[in-house]
Amino acid sequence: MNLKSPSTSLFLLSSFGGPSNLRRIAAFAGALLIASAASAVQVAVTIRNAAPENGIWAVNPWIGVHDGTFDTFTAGEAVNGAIEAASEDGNVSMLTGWFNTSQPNGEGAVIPGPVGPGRTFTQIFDLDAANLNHSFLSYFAMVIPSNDAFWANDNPSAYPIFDGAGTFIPRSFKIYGSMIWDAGIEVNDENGANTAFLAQAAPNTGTTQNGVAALHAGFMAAGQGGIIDQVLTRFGGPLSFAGADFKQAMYPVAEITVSLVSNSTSSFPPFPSNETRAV
Ligand SMILES: [Ca+2]
Ligand SMILES: [Ca+2]
Repeated sequence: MNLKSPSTSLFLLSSFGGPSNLRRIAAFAGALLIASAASAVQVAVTIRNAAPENGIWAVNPWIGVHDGTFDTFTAGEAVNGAIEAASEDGNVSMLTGWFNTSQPNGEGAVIPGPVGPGRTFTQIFDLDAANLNHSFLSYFAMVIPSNDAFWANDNPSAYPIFDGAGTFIPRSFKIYGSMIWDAGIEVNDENGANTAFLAQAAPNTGTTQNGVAALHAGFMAAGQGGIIDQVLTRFGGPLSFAGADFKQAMYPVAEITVSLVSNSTSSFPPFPSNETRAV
């Protein structure tokens, strides 16, 4: 039964009969309200850049809560224009627009800006277990610096938010460097002029790859003039990426924690760069 449907509620109320049953109607309406309130929860999604010092950054991480059908990309297939912009330039405006169109009753959020190693951000969502549009969590973030690397879930139904009984499922999981994807849209030349976050002067700059989404082969080794050798002098630098070799075994990239707000707010120590936002 969809408790949020006014037509369903009206039908049930009218089935109780005339004015003599007003007390029963009131009691039933109260029960409906309690049921609705019981299924609503505030959920905190925390993203921590778990990379080591001088490691990889993320930019504009996107989080979406949806009905299980919003599939950002699929390994072995070409990405769409929204994922091209998001993975090549960290531009998530098309991704956000796509999500809003296909999941009008879902919830989406972007943590704006570059997220450096060690930084943590929390996004608060008001969700309802009775709302099928609040069933699954997805995430997407471009790796910077890179040509078109990102981390995201290929399977849109990999992270259910509630179990079959409507009970919230707390979870915390790590993303490792072995799980970073190459969008297949731009050759990984690691040339600063083609690489977002380095010297790339304009979006959509680089050599077209015409490939498909696939696990990333990793950055050029140190000493080959690639990203690991670069030092960024902008954005309050110098910033080194000497620790950006994410193909090292168990290289930590990010940790995503999904928790009830009442259980989470006190578990994250205050930190000047932390941000908590609400949808
Ligand atoms: Ca997919
Ligand atoms: Ca590429």
